[in-house]
This record gives sequence, C-alpha cells and structure tokens, in this order.
Amino acid sequence: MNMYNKPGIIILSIVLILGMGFVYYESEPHRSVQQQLVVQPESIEHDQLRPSVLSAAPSGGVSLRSKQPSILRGRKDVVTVTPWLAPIVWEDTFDPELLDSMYAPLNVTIATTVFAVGKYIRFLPDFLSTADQFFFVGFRVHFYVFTDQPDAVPEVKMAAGREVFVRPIPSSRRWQQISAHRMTLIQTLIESQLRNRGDRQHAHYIFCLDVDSKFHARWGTESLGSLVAVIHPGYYTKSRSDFPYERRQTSLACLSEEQGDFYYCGGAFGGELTAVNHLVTTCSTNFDLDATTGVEAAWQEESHLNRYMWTNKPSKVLSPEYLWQDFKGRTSELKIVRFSGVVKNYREIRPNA
Ligand code: UD2
Repeated sequence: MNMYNKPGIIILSIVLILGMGFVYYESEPHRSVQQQLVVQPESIEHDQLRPSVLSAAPSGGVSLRSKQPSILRGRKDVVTVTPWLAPIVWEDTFDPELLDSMYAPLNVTIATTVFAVGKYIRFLPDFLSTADQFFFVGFRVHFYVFTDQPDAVPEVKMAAGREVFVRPIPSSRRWQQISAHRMTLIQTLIESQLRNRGDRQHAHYIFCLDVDSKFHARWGTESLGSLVAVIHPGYYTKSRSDFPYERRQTSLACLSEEQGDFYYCGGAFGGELTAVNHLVTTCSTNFDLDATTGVEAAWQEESHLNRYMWTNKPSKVLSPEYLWQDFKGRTSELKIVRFSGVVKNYREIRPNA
C-alpha cells in the first residue's frame, strides 16, 4: 500500500472497529439484566405481522366496509391512550369485525399458557370451555396446559383450529413458587417449541393467563400487539404510591414511589414471541437473582413484571375489562367484562395458605 491510501485505511479501520463493537453488543451474554432500562418501541417483528386492509380486500378495498371513524366522537369517560401513545383498549374504542378481517389473512396462531397445579386443576374445565366460546374465536389457538395431573385434564370439545397440549410439571408445596416459576417454563416453551425452527413457526403471539378465571365476552384481535399488559382491576383509581409494587431496594423488582405507570396484572400478559420471551427471561432471571440474596418480591413475578413494564413500555394496554374479579362490583366505565377471576377460598385451595 502506498501513501495515497492512508485516508482509506483510516476510514476502513473506523468502520471495522464500529462493526466489531456492534457485533459484540448484539451478541450480548454480557448485557446485564439491569440493562432493560431502554424503553422499547414496537419491535421489527411486529411490522411483519401488521395487519393490512389491502390483504383483507384483494379487490382494492371495494368490498371492505366499516363504520366511519371520528376523531371527535368516542369514549369520553376513560383514557384510551397512554402518555407513550400506546392504545388502551376499552369497549367501543375498536371495530371487532374490521380488526378480525384485517388479521384473518395473516393466518396467525396464538399460543396460550395456563397453569393448573394441585387443586387449581378444578378451574380448568371452565377456563377451557369459556375460552373456546370467547377467546380469539375463528382464529387458531393452541392452549398449553402445565399441570402436575395430566390425567385430570378434561377433554373439552373445541372448535376447529383450537387444540390443547398438556405439559407435565412437578407439584410444589409453595403457591408462590408455582406462580413465579411460570415465567421460566414459558421461556422454555417459547425457546424450545414455539419459535421459528427451520421453516416452521409454531405460534406468532402468546398470552399467559391465570387458570382461576373465566371468559364472559369477546377477547380477540384487538388485544394483539408486540408487548401487551393488562391493567389490574384493583388499583386503577389509586395513586402509584399506593400500588403494591415491590419497594425494597434489595429487590430487582423495586420501584420507588415516583416510579411506575399503572399496576399491571400478573394473571394476563402477552404479545409477540420475541417480546414476551424477553419479558419472561428478564423476570425469571431477576426473580432467581433475588432468591440468591434471600429476597422474594412482594407479589412474586407480578412485581417483576411491573418493574419490567416500567422500563419496557407495553405497546398495547388492555383495560380491566380483560381481567376483572368476580367479587368486585361493576363500575360505570366498565361496559363489558371479558375475562374475570372467580371467587376462591385461598386457604382451602393453596398448598400453603
Ligand atoms: C395474583 C395474580 C397472579 C400472580 C399472583 C402473585 C392476577 C389476577 N393474579 O393472583 O397472576 O401474579 O398474584 O404471585 O393478576 N397456581 C396453581 N396452583 C397453585 C397456585 C397457583 O396452578 O397452587 C397457578 C394458577 O394458574 C393461578 C396462578 O398460578 O391462576 C396464580 O396464582 P393465584 O391465582 O393463587 O394468585 P393470586 O390470586 O394471588
């Protein structure tokens, strides 16, 4: 090389150094769990799943019909968008038929996890049969039932495209452990089974739901998004300093009184596989790291989920219609209950009260 190539060599070296830095950063076993501090917008993967009216109406939109939307008329009694511009889904904020027709051509599969360990197996028949009636009706749904009693899983007749897969897991003597360990098992399910392997993707979206609940009305495509959280019915009128977040600084789930957006449910969350995998991996890693110092967050994985959602804002937020509680009276803003926790006797049903 002669003198004249000097600037070229310098530019080439800079490009190489930047490139190596980028590869190192992306390959990242070195990235610590605390580095989830970046607020994540919609993932790229979501773009590939974005529903399109063009695909819904091959004739160029002529056959597509829907009510004229308005930016002046609509719900005024509730907030329908977060400060980071994610929709908050309430009844009468979306057109179910339009959304279904937009998602139908994408041929999506929705994986759904539910855990039924010990006496919680009794909730499974109602959960599954009501899910068949109301949960993503007309779409392919694969239910993954994790249980210590595979033989007790009921045979629920389901519509075409809807299947139940049983995953045997050990029982536990601590309900906290059952509840919290779900994140690790969901991570394994996504990584070993659901993700793209070769030419086959076993699911596009995943929802993770509590079993002691029933569906009462539509829960459908309006809930799809990259990272989806559900607002807990018990705290949406309260100030964040009163949320039952983990407050001890010794826990990786800690949120101070000035932090947190909403109080989200541990009993329902979901989204695209990649985003949910990042969530469950982070939460289970942080839960295990806490355990090494003898700390268990106030509400186990729900506390970690809330900490996660503070720094990784959900791209879609579902209103408490999507997880109500049967013992709670209806409030005026609640026009519909889609999914609700049944009344249960904790002392009788849990392995440890
Ligand atoms: C809340 C959350 C729950 C979880 C928990 C804190 C809601 C509606 N529920 O509910 O998701 O975050 O706080 O840990 O947000 N399970 C069994 N067998 C058991 C115990 C639990 O299968 O013996 C499973 C089952 O799927 C159940 C889930 O774990 O639905 C959560 O347990 P829970 O319903 O007892 O928790 P709970 O009511 O405190």
